[in-house]
Amino acid sequence: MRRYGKHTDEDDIRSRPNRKGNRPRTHIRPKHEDAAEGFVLTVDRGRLTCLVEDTVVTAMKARELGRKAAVVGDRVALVGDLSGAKDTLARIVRIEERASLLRRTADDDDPYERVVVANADQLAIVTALADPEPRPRLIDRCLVAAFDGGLTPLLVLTKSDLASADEILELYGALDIPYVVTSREELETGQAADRVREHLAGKVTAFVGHSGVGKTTLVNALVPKERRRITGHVNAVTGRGRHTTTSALALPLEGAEGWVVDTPGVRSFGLAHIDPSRVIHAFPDLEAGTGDCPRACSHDEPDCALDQWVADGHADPARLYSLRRLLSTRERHEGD
Ligand SMILES: Nc1nc2c(ncn2[C@@H]2O[C@H](COP(=O)(O)OP(=O)(O)OP(=O)(O)O)[C@@H](O)[C@H]2O)c(=O)[nH]1
Ligand SMILES: [Mg+2]
Ligand SMILES: [Zn+2]
Repeated sequence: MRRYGKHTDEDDIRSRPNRKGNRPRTHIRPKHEDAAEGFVLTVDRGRLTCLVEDTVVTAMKARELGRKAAVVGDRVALVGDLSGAKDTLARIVRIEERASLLRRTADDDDPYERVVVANADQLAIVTALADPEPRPRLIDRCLVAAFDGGLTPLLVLTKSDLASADEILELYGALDIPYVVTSREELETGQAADRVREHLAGKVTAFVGHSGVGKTTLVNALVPKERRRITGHVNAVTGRGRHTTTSALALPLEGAEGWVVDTPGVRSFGLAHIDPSRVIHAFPDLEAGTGDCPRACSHDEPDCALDQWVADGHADPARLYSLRRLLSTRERHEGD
């Protein structure tokens, strides 16, 4: 039912580095010509749960993939037992070329990149208005990651029953980023899911944010049937006391093309892998004011035109403060 575009031989050659001479290693191809296409729903210690047509299949990576790892959101080719029956195991023989790869580091000085999800085209940045308190720094960092990774951001502000959205909307309302505000009551009436769903059709949306902001609650409200069907096959989706999510889980939208990906809560969203000169793109309200900046302005120096831009009322001073704080934490780690 769900098809992900045919792979081509060209893709295959490009994605497989060829170390042993000049001949592309296409000899593997004919063996797997009849491989089925699947979508990686979740990964748990080497076991990958994939959706193949409409069947939930457990798979392992085939030896020939070497060190290449499939991640949630990957489109893969599978062979072997695709029945989805208990205790069967299929093999993933190919990972299709990725349209995007959302990554983060634990901290800005952490060289180790964690992949959040492959092929996402939208980043839903989920922030609770209270419990836990909203953290604009984390929002800004997620925005930088989204812009840098070519994902469209969507701001989801939850728990408006506990606190007002006014302050956050004042900061981010001018950004032209689509946003949705939800409350406990709207979750119960289904309005919350409806409002978020308007932004999801045809897209792969990754939900990210601090632990406890309500990502899983929302994803479950969005795709209740698929959630039950698929997690019936997946052990250990949640665990560790509270219902905190421990691994990413992709679920197909019901009644529309598209996927939602629930991810574990993050404490920080490290940007060590992102060039500081690209950070400004995540601040379009400020980027518009950089025309008079000196060449190669760091935007954190005395001649930067942004002070005047803010003084003239074109952007909120809190946003400039936020940009500079982000740039300076990035810088501090550069020499490390
Ligand atoms: N008052 C209120 N509580 C909410 C709302 N949305 C979610 N919650 C509660 O917030 C708590 C945390 O929700 P989760 O959905 O588990 O949060 P999460 O973002 O998935 O957390 P992690 O998996 O740890 O990252 C739960 O007790 C929810 O019932 C809301 O709109 N209002
Ligand atoms: Mg969760
Ligand atoms: Zn500047």
